[in-house]
Amino acid sequence: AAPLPLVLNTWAFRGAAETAWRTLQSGGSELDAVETGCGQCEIEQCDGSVGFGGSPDEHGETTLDAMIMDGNTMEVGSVADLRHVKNAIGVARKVMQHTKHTLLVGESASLFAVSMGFPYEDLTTQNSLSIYLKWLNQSCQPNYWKNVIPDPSKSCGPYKRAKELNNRKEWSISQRKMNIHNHDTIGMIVIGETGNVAAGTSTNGATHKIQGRVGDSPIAGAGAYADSTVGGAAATGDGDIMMRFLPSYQAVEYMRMGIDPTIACQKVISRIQKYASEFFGAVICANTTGSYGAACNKIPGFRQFHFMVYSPLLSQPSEQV
Ligand code: SD4
Repeated sequence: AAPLPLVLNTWAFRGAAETAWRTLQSGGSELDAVETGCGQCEIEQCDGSVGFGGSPDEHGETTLDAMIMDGNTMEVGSVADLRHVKNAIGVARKVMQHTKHTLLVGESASLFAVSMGFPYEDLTTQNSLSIYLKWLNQSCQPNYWKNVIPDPSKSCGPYKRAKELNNRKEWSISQRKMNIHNHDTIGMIVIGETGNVAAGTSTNGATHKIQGRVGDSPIAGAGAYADSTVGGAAATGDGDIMMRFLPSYQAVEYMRMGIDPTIACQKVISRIQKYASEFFGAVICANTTGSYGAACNKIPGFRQFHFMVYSPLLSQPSEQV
């Protein structure tokens, strides 16, 4: 257990933890801390998988998913498939504050963002362009299709690859390639001194995803969850699988039953394992007494999961495995 306040976030995203902590220290709310903390990762383009310029989809475009949740009111704001706007968690916060909706998507979410004063800009960078061109020119490996009837008139993308695989009579297994290298999300839980809980996420999703794909991160209970009567949780990993299990909601519900945070995370992971033994993913959670924990699915190539903790006992964010 750690004395409050507590900042917990996925991966070794130090700048995010520091920013959230500074926000609390300067009198900001738990929601402010989540917004600025995750927002810092959007600015730093943490690991290329948060913010602009990363994870281009099959058409080369970077799109963003983010959410924020207030554990006092159980209000949520989120955006999915957000285009041309960099500060996804900022827009999510505006959805929560200025609308009666929970989730806005796609170009319509971008128009909402513009109406709230966010700049409309290109999210493509030299980096995302080169990831996209390399994929287009060299492999066109369809990461996220399965059982597709190949269309010979299409010369690239899933169709070309499906045709090749069909010729080899191997085309029934989805060619998923989600792994630790192309796939990190910031998920953050902030518990204030008086036990107010806020949580949020921000990501650019899965690389070479099919256009329109939305992952777990902007879905309440999947990407993150907060309830000030219990605690908060956040998830990272293969959102296509994880969102089917509402892992963050489940972790909070386990904690509500009095289960220790580490065990709560382990139970969440093992439930998913029963159906998808090879899935890539991790969950963090914390309760309002300041106890926290994490668990990941130990698959080859991904045995350690790093997360950041910042609490009054620490002079700087501490990276834990
Ligand atoms: C997604 N869950 O879009 C996100 C990505 C992620 O570690 O968390 N990667 O599926």
